[in-house]
Amino acid sequence: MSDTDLDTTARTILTENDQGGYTIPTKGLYPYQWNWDSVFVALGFATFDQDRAWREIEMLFEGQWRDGMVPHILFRKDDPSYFPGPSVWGTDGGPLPSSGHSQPPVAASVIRDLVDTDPSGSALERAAALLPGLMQWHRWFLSYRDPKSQGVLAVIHPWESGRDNLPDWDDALRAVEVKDIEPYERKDTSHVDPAMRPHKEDYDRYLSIMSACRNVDWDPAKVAKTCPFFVADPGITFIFLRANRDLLNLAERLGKTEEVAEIQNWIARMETGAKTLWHDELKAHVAVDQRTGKMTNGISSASFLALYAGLADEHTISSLQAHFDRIASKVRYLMPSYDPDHESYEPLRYWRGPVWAMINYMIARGFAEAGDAVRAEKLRADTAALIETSGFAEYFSPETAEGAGGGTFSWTAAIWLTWASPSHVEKAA
Ligand code: 9WN
Repeated sequence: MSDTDLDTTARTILTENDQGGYTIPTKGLYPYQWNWDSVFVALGFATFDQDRAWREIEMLFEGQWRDGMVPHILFRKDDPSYFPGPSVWGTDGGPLPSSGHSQPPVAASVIRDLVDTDPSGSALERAAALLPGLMQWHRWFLSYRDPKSQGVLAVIHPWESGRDNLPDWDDALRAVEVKDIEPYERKDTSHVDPAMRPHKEDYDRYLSIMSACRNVDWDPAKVAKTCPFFVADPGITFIFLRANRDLLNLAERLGKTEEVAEIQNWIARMETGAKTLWHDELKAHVAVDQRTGKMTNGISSASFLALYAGLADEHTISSLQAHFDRIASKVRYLMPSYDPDHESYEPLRYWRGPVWAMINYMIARGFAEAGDAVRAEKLRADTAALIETSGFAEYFSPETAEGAGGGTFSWTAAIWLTWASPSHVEKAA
């Protein structure tokens, strides 16, 4: 298929996964609105329909909880093809049935991009309407995912990280006692090869964490205190730090003086805290189990997001460049979700090795902004090659380009349109 045909296919995927203002990640496997999927999808829509791009994010915020949280899944209609559905989550925090935790807050960054690229000027008005919701959501993260004001965000469930099956969660997940779970039937393994999905022992614990949170009625303060899983995540921490910088820009443009001062404090807190995730021997940022204080021992694709977060001092840049080159000499396509030199690396099991297009996009922005256009372009070219070889898969093998997980995937299509496609590069030139 030519690149122009791929552009057309990408637009078709977005419109066919559109449920009337919000987009599902893919049919069958993920039949609901997912938080960060939708936000990346907005970037794809923005390449051909700005209004539709805004609608995607506005509909996501329709599910915002009273306490400020924007959930990771909105169950706008019941669909038996996905497990666990709304009755298993048992939440009551917002206007729509939803899951009980959040996902990486990329929204402020994408909203800033939409404002920067919208020639009509009405974009700033739509951003202004979303600003209070964004402020509340960011406050929620600081209160309940950084309750000791350490400047790092923890996740209370592997699913909250968006990088669900990462080896970084293994030890903390093993420590979760399996209890209070009903017999259940997974649906993911009926859509996708089980060899590419998490194991049953993982699912037992995913559900046990949900039970523990249900037992405290998803009260965020109690969850922060008692949840059996509470791990500081460099991915969500860096994305949040970046999102705060973009939120600051929006608040400044909108003349919101009080918000500007508040966000500046958040940025200072996160800049100091994020550095504590630095692993001296590995020379990269890693996760830390906040219940035990133990650091993980592997480099993940999120380690490279330090530059996207603006932590671009000379030492961090040169360490990440060295890791980048080492990993590039091991695998054909960057950036594997986990270090191929680590014993837990698996090229096709999700989040233990495969490549995700939207992570590449964020890493590349970080490198470009740090002045490294060459590595940024390598990431774009690899992402384009993966899609040209295997289509719009959920994720790809870094070794063979094999596409895996779900097919006709919305965020892969969106990232193609907004960044990876050669036609986009021509337009930008
Ligand atoms: C659980 C939808 C989501 C992504 C996540 C990805 C995967 C879900 C699952 O799919 O997670 O949230 O059931 O495996 O890991 O990042 O948002 O695409």
